[in-house]
Amino acid sequence: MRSSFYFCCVTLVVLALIEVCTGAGLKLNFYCKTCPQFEKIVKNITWSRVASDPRMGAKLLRVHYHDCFVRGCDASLLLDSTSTNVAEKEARPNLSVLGFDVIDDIKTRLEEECPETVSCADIVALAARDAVSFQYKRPMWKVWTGRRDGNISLATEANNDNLPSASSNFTTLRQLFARKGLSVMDLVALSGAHTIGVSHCGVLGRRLFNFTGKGDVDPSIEPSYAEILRTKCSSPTRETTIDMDPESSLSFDSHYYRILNQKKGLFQSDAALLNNPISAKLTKLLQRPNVFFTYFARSMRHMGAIDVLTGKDGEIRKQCRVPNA
Ligand code: HEM
Ligand SMILES: *[C@@H]1O[C@H](CO)[C@@H](O)[C@H](O)[C@H]1NC(C)=O
Ligand SMILES: *[C@@H]1O[C@H](CO)[C@@H](O)[C@H](O)[C@H]1NC(C)=O
Ligand SMILES: *[C@@H]1O[C@H](CO)[C@@H](O)[C@H](O)[C@H]1NC(C)=O
Ligand SMILES: *[C@@H]1O[C@H](CO)[C@@H](O)[C@H](O)[C@H]1NC(C)=O
Ligand SMILES: CC(=O)N[C@H]1CO[C@H](CO)[C@@H](O)[C@@H]1O
Repeated sequence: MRSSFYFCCVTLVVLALIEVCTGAGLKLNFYCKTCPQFEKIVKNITWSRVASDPRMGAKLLRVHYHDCFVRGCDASLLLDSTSTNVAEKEARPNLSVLGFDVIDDIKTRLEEECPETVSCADIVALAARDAVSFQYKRPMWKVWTGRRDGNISLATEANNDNLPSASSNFTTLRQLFARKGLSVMDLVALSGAHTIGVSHCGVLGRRLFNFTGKGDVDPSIEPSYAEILRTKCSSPTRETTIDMDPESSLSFDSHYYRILNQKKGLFQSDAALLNNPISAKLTKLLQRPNVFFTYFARSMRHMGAIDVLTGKDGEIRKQCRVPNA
């Protein structure tokens, strides 16, 4: 126990020396002294929830993305609306961002273990990693921690100035990512998150049925795949879902880039990655699993550092859904 404590802290120092230019004030093993069980607890709960619901992995990954792109990774997405404020999670792009109850479970357990120590923003970042890692039974990337929680959450900010829409073109995607300090490489690598998870017919409506307002299909979709999607979405119910990576939507792998290059990317924003020579080239490179895993890990670190609150900024929330009084 004692030696593992020293090992943890020695590792921390060595890595701190190596990673001096990570920036944003985040560190590896931030809770090494204050909450040594942090990583174990998050993994434990996340893995058991993903084991009982294989769709949960995608939800938790998406929560981290939506949190980071609106006001930085400060867990603002977790805050509930109040009588005087409509919170981010009510905004339309959030329609299917779920998994908040998993974060609540983790927070409850952590408050027993080390009260008022671990931020909700760090829980979200780590749970996203563990949700994806469950399949591989090993951590797929390292998570830098030390984020603190914000206390402002505004539905009006979860708009298309922050979050690209499924119909964004390449120029818009590049711009919105650049605004968060992310590169085209990050854009292409992070879009690979669509290797897991589902969407809904409502998001695809125009692309499948009325692309230019003449009852037509987006010609950039492979025709036989477009037909399959049109059939699925001809009379959808609220529960109808479309796998984003049709042959392996539960597997976190590089298959997304293969189908993308077969013109089977689900959104215009996916297909748009083929419209720029550099990003198109990257979608080919990332078809190799090890290249994808390496770059995805790197880009998740970049995304996880967007506008973070550290040091004395922000707070450590006691409950993830409400700011401290
Ligand atoms: C590049 C711009 C992006 C756009 C336009 C976009 C858009 C969308 C849309 C429209 C959905 C489906 C929502 C629904 O129908 O319920 C979705 C799902 C998803 N997105 Fe993205 N996304 C983008 C980037 C990302 C990034 C960077 C990540 C994570 C790193 C991510 C992770 C996910 C996941 C995992 C799902 C599936 C959620 C589930 O199955 O519940 N997306 N995205
Ligand atoms: C992990 O979860 C199991 C049951 O869900 C529990 O018995 C065990 O103590 C947990 N371990 C940690 C480190 O929280
Ligand atoms: C991309 O979309 C934006 C916003 O809808 C639009 O103003 C712009 O003209 C589009 N760019 C291209 C190259 O189509
Ligand atoms: C298709 O789009 C056009 C132009 O936006 C609109 O006038 C028309 O009502 C749409 N058709 C359907 C079936 O939604
Ligand atoms: C939000 O948190 C800051 C500290 O980060 C604090 O100064 C401010 O009073 C808080 N605002 C509200 C509305 O709680
Ligand atoms: C998960 C979640 O909070 N979803 C909300 C997204 O926004 C709609 C309103 O457009 C709410 O009804 C959902 O509850």
